[in-house]
Order: sequence, then structure tokens, then C-alpha cells
Amino acid sequence: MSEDIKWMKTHCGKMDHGGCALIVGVKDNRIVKVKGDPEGFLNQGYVCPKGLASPDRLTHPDRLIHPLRRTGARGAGGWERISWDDALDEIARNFNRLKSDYGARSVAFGVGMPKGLEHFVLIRLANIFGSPNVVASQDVCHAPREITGVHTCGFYPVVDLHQRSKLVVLWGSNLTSTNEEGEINSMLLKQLKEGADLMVVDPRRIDMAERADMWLQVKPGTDHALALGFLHVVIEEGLYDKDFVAQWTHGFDDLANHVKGFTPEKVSDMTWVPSERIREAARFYAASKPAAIQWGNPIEHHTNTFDVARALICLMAVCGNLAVPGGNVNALDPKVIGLGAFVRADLIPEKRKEMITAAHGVIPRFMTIPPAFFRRAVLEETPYPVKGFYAMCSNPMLSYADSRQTFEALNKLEFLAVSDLFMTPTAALADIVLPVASHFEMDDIGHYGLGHGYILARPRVVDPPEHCWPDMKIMNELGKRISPPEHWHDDYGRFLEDVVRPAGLTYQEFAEKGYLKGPDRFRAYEAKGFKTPTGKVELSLSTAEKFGLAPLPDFKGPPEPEDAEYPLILTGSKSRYYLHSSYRWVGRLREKRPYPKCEIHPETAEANGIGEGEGIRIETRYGAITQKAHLTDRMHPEVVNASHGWWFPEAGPDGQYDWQSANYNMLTSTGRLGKEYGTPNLKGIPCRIGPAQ
Ligand SMILES: Nc1nc2c(c(=O)[nH]1)N[C@H]1C(S)=C(S)[C@@H](COP(=O)(O)OP(=O)(O)OC[C@H]3O[C@@H](n4cnc5c(=O)[nH]c(N)nc54)[C@H](O)[C@@H]3O)O[C@H]1N2
Ligand SMILES: Nc1nc2c(c(=O)[nH]1)N[C@H]1C(S)=C(S)[C@@H](COP(=O)(O)OP(=O)(O)OC[C@H]3O[C@@H](n4cnc5c(=O)[nH]c(N)nc54)[C@H](O)[C@@H]3O)O[C@H]1N2
Ligand code: SF4
Ligand SMILES: [Mo]
Repeated sequence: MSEDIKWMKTHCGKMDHGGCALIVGVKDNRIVKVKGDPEGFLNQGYVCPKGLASPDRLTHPDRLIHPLRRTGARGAGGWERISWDDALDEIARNFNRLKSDYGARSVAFGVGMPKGLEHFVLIRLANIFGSPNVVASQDVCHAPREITGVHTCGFYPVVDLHQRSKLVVLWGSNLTSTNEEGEINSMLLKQLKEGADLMVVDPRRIDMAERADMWLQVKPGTDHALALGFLHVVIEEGLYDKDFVAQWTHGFDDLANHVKGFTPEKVSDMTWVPSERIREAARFYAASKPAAIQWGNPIEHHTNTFDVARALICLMAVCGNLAVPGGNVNALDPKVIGLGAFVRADLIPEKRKEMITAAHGVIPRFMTIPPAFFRRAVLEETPYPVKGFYAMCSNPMLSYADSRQTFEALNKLEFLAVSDLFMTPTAALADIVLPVASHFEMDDIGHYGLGHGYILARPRVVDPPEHCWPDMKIMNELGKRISPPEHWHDDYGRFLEDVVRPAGLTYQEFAEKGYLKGPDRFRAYEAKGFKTPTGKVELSLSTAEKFGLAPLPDFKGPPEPEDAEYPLILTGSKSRYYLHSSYRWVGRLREKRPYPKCEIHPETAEANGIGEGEGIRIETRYGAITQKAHLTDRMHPEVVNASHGWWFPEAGPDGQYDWQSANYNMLTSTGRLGKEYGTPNLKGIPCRIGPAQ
């Protein structure tokens, strides 16, 4: 049999941000085996359980394989099959009508975690249609790091695991489960094997905390206090990089004065980390040259995310770890088409003024709409009404904070179209559902636009089912119906060619190479300065007054006030077996994690009458859900770690696949939002627990 198998190379995609090079065995248009490619630039042979199970997405018997039109009431589960022409005509009719009645901005285009090139084709579609409103999860995912970086030092400081570091810090990053943005954990493990030290900042004793030289068990939502405590020690003890600070920073004296108040003792009260540990950790970071901070998602999961990112970049800068090999770097992209040109930003020059966010005073350069403001526009029509929504690669019913509000908003829309592989709680509320060809079934490019300095080829290895279309093709055809056709191509493959053309390659030639990486670039500031108004790293922001931002990173308390009725603190993390709410329907993954797991300390469990494996009711001021308790001393006794993204495909269409009973975002709210990014509190929320009823 093995002779009939054709082995092909591609990269993993859409199971997280992607990154692992794969060798895929194909027989009769079916994938029979997936292996990690030992030559993989990022993974060196590694592949995770999601990657191994990824072909099962394509062959699931309940996969969407026809365009569907809703027949009965919204969400009642009645559908009829329709042709692609009818589906696209109906979407176009509705969007064109909304555009002429309320203006193009009344139609919003929604996307989730960046999965492939379609992410940017969607932005292009919105721009060409004339809508400034692309709704994305960036408010809780990477925009705070990237854009705060741009304001503070002129770039997004990415961890450099490609060069040797003396110390790697996992600051709220569970890399062995999440491999986020292609920082595949094999690179971290290689660094450790070669002698790098490891520090972990995490409220849970994660696997890497067990291996770490130092683990700081921080109180959820207080990372900025901890980073300010580090800065206090580093500056008071004169451990900072004096040459770099003197030559390349702006506002050092202001920062030094400001952090005087953040003594390890005070910071210990704020963060629960013992003061002596804070001192040791700060000295350890400052003495390790170079040190790289892999900063994770939780720093972006509460209203103070701007302060956390600011404090961490200040820390990188004063210790001389910015833009140096093995530190946090400004990765240079290979020669590919620029983002602005690809998405046709030129066609919508007034975008910034027209966006929903213009009314909310968010930070300049933040170009997507936070889901909280999108729903306000739908529900309250502020600053203007939004009536139509096109959702791609995303499941807002689970991924946006406050799922009840999402339910109301999606129900209020005049028209909702969703493209997905599978029926989800979001697709269940749509007027039209479009079946997609996904990863493995289409040519694609990974990591374009992510700022890590490389792009990865994801050439197709099998053909999709007859009526499943790649998102890029869907948008190419929809684009011709809702905007001037000259902006669209005969074949959507042109988008891929456009990206790699500046490198002098065809897509086919790029696919044969596997990836393109920009040249290493370190200390570029020595020639040109930092790309900020002062040409330096702005420890104190020179633009603060102009943009209404705080000049210095601060800590003004936890994300939500303490609450005697809710004495525990809720946080959450991603499962290694799923991507957010995706793929609960993939049997091989579901077997590994059949139910939503909530971790609590054994003492906390006992005090609340909860046993191992029993149902646990988790409650905040905003809602209550049920998950299954797992008792572990990896947890702090006052912290509850619940699972995110749970719905139940097996619950069926009545009630839209039970998006309520175990969904973490029933516990969150959009009542408080961070000013700069419109970020809600997903973590650090007061909660209480008890046995499930
Ligand atoms: N409480 C809480 N909320 C969170 C987070 C958290 O940690 N806690 N994390 C936040 C973060 S970091 C992010 S990035 C967001 C993620 O938010 P989303 O991106 O909305 O997350 P998913 O639930 O993975 O939804 C992705 C959907 O895309 C579908 N899909 C897969 N491949 C394709 C394809 O090729 N085409 C199309 N059209 N669809 C496809 C999947 O089936 C799935 O339904 O959630 C955020 N929300
Ligand atoms: N398996 C899997 N991989 C994924 C994803 C997925 O859903 N599943 N999602 C992808 C996406 S879109 C993203 S953005 C990345 C996210 O990747 P990560 O940043 O690694 O994501 P999380 O699991 O949310 O959080 C990481 C760690 O932060 C800890 N933590 C919780 N609260 C706090 C806190 O307040 N402070 C600190 N310092 N730590 C805290 C958690 O215990 C957890 O161990 O992963 C990507 N990869
Ligand atoms: S770590 Fe990510 S890229 Fe690698 S196999 Fe797993 S899901 Fe795919
Ligand atoms: Mo994310």
C-alpha cells in the first residue's frame, strides 16, 4: 500500500497561527498520514496533537458541503441548499441595499484569529466595498503588544528564539500548549538544551514552570505591577544598561521617579509574588544578556493591557534587550507586497475618521474594530447603525466577551452571512452559510502580516469537496458583485502571486522553497534611530498629551475591584487540544479532552464541597457556567482556571448547540473596557464556585 502514497510538503495551518512544516501522505485524494518535517524551519520535526488530527477536519461526515439559506426563524435550524450563484447574489443584494440605505459603513466584516491570506483579502474586500469596519479579536490578541510597541519604540518587539539567549522569560505564555504566532516550542526547548535559563510568570505551575530556574506565581491581571516592580529594582540598584539608556531612551528620569513608589514590598501586595522573589527575578533578568521575553495573551486580556505592554517594553529597553540578537527584535519581512498595497488601503483614505472606533478615542494606528464597539453599533446604533455582517474564520458567539450580548447583536442584524467548515453557534444564527475549502485543500500563505519576518508556503495537497470554496475565492466572487469588478481577479490564485511577486517568485516557486525569511536585522537604530517622534525608545511617551495617552506605565489596581461575595479570581487558558472554540467536533481531539476542564486547588475544592471530576459551577457578577473540576496544586488556592471556547456540537441545532452552559464568555462583560484598545476583562475577574446543581 505504501507505494501508492504520495508524500507532499506543506505547512500546518488554521489549527493555531500555524508554523510547523509537515510531510503529508496522500492516497486517492485523502490524507492518510501527517508527519512533522525534520527540515522544518520552525519545528524541526515537531508536530502537536492538533496538527496530527488536522486532516480529520476535511472528512467529517457533518462538514458543511453546500451553501445554505435559512428557511425558518433565525436560529431555529431550518436550512435549504442553494447554489453558489444564489448564495452570493443574495449576500450582494443585501449588502448593496444596506449600502444605499445607510452607507457602506453599515456593513461590517468580521474575522477571528489570523489564519491565512484570506484574513487580508477580507480587509481588502471591506476597503473596496467602502466600509471602514473590520471587526477582529485584535483587542485581546496582539494589537496591544504590536501597537503599543509602535508608539513606544517604533516596532513590535518579537521574541527572538532563533539566536541564543541567556535567559528566556515566558511571561503569561504557555508555549508548549499554544506555540503562539509560530513560536513553536521546539525552538524554546532547543534554547534550553543549549543552556539558556528560563523564567516563568504564570499563576499556574505550567509544565515549563516545573523546568524553570524561577517561577513567579502572579495574581491574574497584575502583570503591570510586577513589571513596574522589576523596573524599580533594576533602576534603584543601577542594573540597567547605562549606555543604551543614556543614548537611546527618552524620559528615563520620569520613569525612574515614577517607579520609586513600586517597591517590591508594595508590588508584593499587589501581585502576591513575595518581595524577595521580585528582587531576585529583576536582578536575574537584568544580569542575563541577552534576555528574551515571550509575552503571552493574558497581558492583553484586561482593561489595563496598554500599561502591561508599556511596562514590559520599558523593561526590555532599559536592560538593553531591544533589537539585539536573542532579545526582543524588530523582524524584517522578506521582499513581499506591503500590507497597505495588498489590502488597497488607498481606496479608503478617510477610514480612520469613519471607523466606529473614531467615536471611542482609541489609540492611533489601531485599525480594527473591537467586538464590544461593534455590538454597540448594532444594538445602540452608536456612533451610527451597523446592520449587516460578514463573519469569516471566526465564531463570535464563543470568542467575544459577553456571549449574551453577542447573541442579541447577531439577532438584531438585518443580514448575517457566515463562512465556516462546520455549523457553529454563530453560523446557526446566519441568513446564509457558506461552506469553505480549508487548509490542505487550497494554496495559501501563512504568517503574512504577522510581523515575525517570514512567510510560510501552504500548498494544497488534496482537492476540496465539489461545493466547498476557499474563502479567497468566495470573496473574489462576492467582491465582483458588491464593488467595482476591476479590483478583482479572474482567479483568486492571483492574490498569492501578488504577495510573492516582489521576491521575483511565482507561488509555485515559493511553494518549492517552503518559506521566505527576511534578513536578520539587529540594532538598526544605530544608523537611523528609533521610529518614534524623539528617535528614541519613549519610556515616557512624547505623544501622550496629543493622543490622550498616559505618558508612563502605571498600576491603578486589578482589572475589577475586589468583591467580598466573589472571593476567588477567575482566569483562563487555551487547551492544547483545541483552537479556541474550534474543532470540538473532531473526534480524535474530543477523545483527548471530552469536556471543559476547570482547574482549582485541592484546598479550595474541599472548602467548596467539590471533588475531582465533579461538575463545578463557576459564577461571576455577569453569569454562571458549569465545567468539570480538576484538582491540582499547580493552582494558587485563590485562583480558578476555567476553559475557554466550549460549545457542544452534539447538542444539536435547538438552542444553537448549547453555547451557554460551559462557555467562559458567559462570565465576562463589556461593561468596563480599556480606553486604548476597547479591551474587556477576560481575566482577573472576581468569581465564586460551588458544586454544579
Ligand atoms: N474568554 C476568552 N475569550 C477569548 C480568548 C480567551 O482566551 N478567553 N481568546 C481570544 C483570542 S486570543 C482570539 S484570537 C479570539 C479567537 O476568536 P475566533 O477566531 O473567533 O475563534 P475560533 O473559536 O477558533 O473560531 C474560528 C472559526 O473558524 C472556523 N474555520 C476554520 N478554518 C476555516 C476556514 O478556512 N475558513 C473559514 N471561513 N472558517 C474556518 C472554525 O471552524 C471556527 O468556527 O478569541 C478571543 N476570545
Ligand atoms: N492549543 C492552542 N494553541 C493556540 C490557541 C488555542 O486556542 N489553542 N490560540 C492561539 C492564539 S489566537 C493565541 S493569541 C495564542 C495564545 O497563547 P498563550 O499566550 O500561550 O495563551 P493562554 O493559554 O491564553 O495563556 C498563557 C498562560 O497564561 C497564564 N495566565 C493566565 N492569567 C494570567 C495572568 O493574569 N498573568 C500571567 N502572567 N499569566 C496568566 C495561563 O495560566 C497560561 O498558562 O495561542 C495560539 N495557539
Ligand atoms: S503546533 Fe500549531 S502549527 Fe504545529 S502542528 Fe500544532 S497546530 Fe500545527
Ligand atoms: Mo489570539
